[in-house]
Amino acid sequence: MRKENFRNIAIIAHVDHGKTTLVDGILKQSGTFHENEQVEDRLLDDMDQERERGITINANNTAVFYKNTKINIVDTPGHADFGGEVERSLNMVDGAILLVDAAEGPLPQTRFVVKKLLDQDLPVILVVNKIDRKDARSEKVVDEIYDLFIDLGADIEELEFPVLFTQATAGVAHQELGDGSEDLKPLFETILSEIPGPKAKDNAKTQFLISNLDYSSYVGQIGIGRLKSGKLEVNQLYSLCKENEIISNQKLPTLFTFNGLQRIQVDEVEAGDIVAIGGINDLNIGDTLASNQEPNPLPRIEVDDPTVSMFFHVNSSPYADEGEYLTSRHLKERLEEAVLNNVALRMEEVPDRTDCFKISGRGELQMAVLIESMRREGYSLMVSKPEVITKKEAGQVTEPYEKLFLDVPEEFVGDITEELSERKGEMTYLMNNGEGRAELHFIIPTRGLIGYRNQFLTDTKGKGIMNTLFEGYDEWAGEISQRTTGAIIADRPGEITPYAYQSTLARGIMFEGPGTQVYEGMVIGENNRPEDLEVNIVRQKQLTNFRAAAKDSTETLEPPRDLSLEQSIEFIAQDELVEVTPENIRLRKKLLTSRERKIARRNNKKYNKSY
Ligand SMILES: Nc1nc2c(ncn2[C@@H]2O[C@H](COP(=O)(O)OP(=O)(O)OP(=O)(O)O)[C@@H](O)[C@H]2O)c(=O)[nH]1
Ligand SMILES: [Mg+2]
Repeated sequence: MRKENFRNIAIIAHVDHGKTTLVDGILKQSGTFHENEQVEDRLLDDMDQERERGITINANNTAVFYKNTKINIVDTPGHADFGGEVERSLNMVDGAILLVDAAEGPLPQTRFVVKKLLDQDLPVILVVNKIDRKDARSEKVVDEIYDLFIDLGADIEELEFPVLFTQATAGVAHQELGDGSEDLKPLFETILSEIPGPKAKDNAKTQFLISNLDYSSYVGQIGIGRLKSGKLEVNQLYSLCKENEIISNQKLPTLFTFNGLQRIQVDEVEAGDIVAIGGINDLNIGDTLASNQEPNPLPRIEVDDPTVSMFFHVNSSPYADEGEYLTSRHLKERLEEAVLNNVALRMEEVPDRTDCFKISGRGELQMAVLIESMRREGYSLMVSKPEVITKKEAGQVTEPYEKLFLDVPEEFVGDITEELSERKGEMTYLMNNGEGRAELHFIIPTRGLIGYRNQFLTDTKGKGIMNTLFEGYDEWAGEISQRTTGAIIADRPGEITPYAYQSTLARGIMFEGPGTQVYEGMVIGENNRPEDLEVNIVRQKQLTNFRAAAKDSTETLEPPRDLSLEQSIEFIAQDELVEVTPENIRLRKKLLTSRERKIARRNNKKYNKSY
């Protein structure tokens, strides 16, 4: 039976196509705010890092009422690294809004989300957004979406989706371009008429699949999902069906439904609604909260496997205590929590080591967001260079490959092609659009892309656009040369002097400037040459005469290049680490003393280990 009083939909798209902005419009036009209430843009992006980076990181639930129907909406992130959020969000909905930028058209992540949509057999509404853009080409984009569906094996019926045209920033949706509509009513109406209500049985035994997790300091861990059948009531007993066991007699202390931006506490919820439960411990995504008498779990959620891993270490650097949480136990507990909250992340212990853990995920940005969150929470830690996860298939080592989509000014095509072929990329498409830009596609080992994003921005002077899509596992591509430059390393502790700084500038690019406290083994710059360079960066000028000393003014010196966390992660070599504390991001050698490094080089042991 379909429950007509509910609609559950997810909004999916490539990054930045306007999902969260559309949700702003939906909230504003459904009476969520008082008249004249000042509200911010992209309301659901409420995490610090979401606002700073301008992207959605976590899927978010919200709900509005339209004509006595409750519409639950899940806003999902569009960045490829957070694809796991899309996969699990689609588990709690009965349809989706597929958003596409009217000028950019379908991009790699559009392909990813359409594939997931077709896998789940969900009905869809196509929304062509940003029709106000000067370079909008809305009708053509609709055709491109049909092509994409056909390319992904959609049958004729699956192509019969409704199409709307929107300007999310103005809260307007048109059925036909330029039909004079001034609000989002056409969207609300289309949701009611085209997306079916949830299939849910009120009188059956309770089954609630946990599709997402959240945390509140007030109730603790919160599990979010769609109530598939039966009822949930506070203070009643349920069974928690985990992967390998069923824990009965779990009392449910707190229950919420969504309304606008709020989670509202209720005593009871009916099947079909998207709800949140609180106060039951050790929830995992994929667990089912089921009837206590007849616990019957729903199929667990499956998401794509991780492709990249990094080692997270206890910070053993001299300034580790800049953080509040330093120990192996702190690190382990925090990483366990991260993995619990995100099915796309995995954690493994390292044999015989208690001071480092292996974390696997979808990409460098996903890792960087986790590290940055930890840093802000007061953790002090170190991370290693990201590595791809290889597999063994029929005795053959395979590694992950990505499809790489580039849009660059044509004068850079030569350099880019050369760089990518060194990274074992194979060009599959090249099209000059006649307006000075070229579109290029490559198939490339994920390994070849590690550290490439920065290089690409430099190579294209910031004018290139780069997107990637996971392609699958294939044969190991052979050796890919890593960073071709060495590091400039401090050979003793102390404070960088202007004099030593200035005389080292000619040797490469400095990352740390005068006045910075360094330790032995700290990486303070990039050498122009392939080998590492150890320098005494704390030396003072011999004061032979006063006039020369007076000229040592810091102000006239070229400033160091400040590396962001992502840039640092991309930069380091296998024998280096990024040290992250709430106050600083530093680079260092794994082995801090020159002597240790020499011995390791000689034995070629440990030096080349991943951790
Ligand atoms: N011109 C124009 N800009 C829009 C429109 N809708 C959204 N934008 C802008 O597009 C940018 C991205 O919008 P978001 O809503 O954050 O996009 P998103 O799809 O949620 O992005 P992710 O969650 O990171 O994938 C913002 O700068 C918006 O102001 C529109 O209709 N017209
Ligand atoms: Mg968003």
